[in-house]
Amino acid sequence: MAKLYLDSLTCVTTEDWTDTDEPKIVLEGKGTVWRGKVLDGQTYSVDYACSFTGRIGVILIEVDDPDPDDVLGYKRITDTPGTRTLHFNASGAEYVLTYAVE
Ligand SMILES: [Ca+2]
Ligand SMILES: [Ca+2]
Repeated sequence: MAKLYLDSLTCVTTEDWTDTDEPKIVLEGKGTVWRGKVLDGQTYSVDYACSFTGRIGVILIEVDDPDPDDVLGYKRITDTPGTRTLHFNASGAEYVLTYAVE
């Protein structure tokens, strides 16, 4: 059993043209674990911890209403210990998720 800690989400470039993005982080088997309103160049504390076995999928979604949400990427985190980053690039948006596995 490994422990996952999602530390922070940096929005390098928003997906929406106007003002803020509304990203949410979905973990496979856990559902939505974080959501926020973010601006270009800002870093936001996520501060979420859970246990997992083997690997766990992470999906970053940019919520649009009433339009369909934008899926910015699906990544897998393995149980190899360490502090790392995941880069999400899609639809002109760029996000960096910092996490630790122990
Ligand atoms: Ca959008
Ligand atoms: Ca949006």
